Amino acid sequence: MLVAVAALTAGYPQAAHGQVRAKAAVTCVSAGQVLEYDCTIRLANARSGEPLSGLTVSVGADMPSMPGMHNVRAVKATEQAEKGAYKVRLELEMHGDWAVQIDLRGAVRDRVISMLRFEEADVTDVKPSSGRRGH
Ligand SMILES: [Cu+2]
Repeated sequence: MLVAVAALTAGYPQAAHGQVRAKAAVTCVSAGQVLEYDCTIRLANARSGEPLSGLTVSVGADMPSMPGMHNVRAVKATEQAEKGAYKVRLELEMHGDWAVQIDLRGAVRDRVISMLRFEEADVTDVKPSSGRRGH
């Protein structure tokens, strides 16, 4: 997972020296409606592991296998009582592999992308070696 995140964020401008980079652990469950998922995002300082709280977090999603075909609007995540945890409901347009884009603003500015496979019953991490069978 860490390898995938590093590869996917490589295209973004490098942070200035000393700037905090974020890492995200994303877990999603079906929200009970087809293609709706409740996701919890745990944000931490990539170096120290310290939870990142007090940030403005917005979450969007796109399908790397279908460039330009989807337009899931970014939604603001709600900070939870647990430090560094944010919750968001995603409404997707189809099942398959999505790149979940997490934008952080505030004391830390960063973008973290998490590759997840959304299926009807569950959501799993997309391993770099598993290929693209989202469609
Ligand atoms: Cu698609």
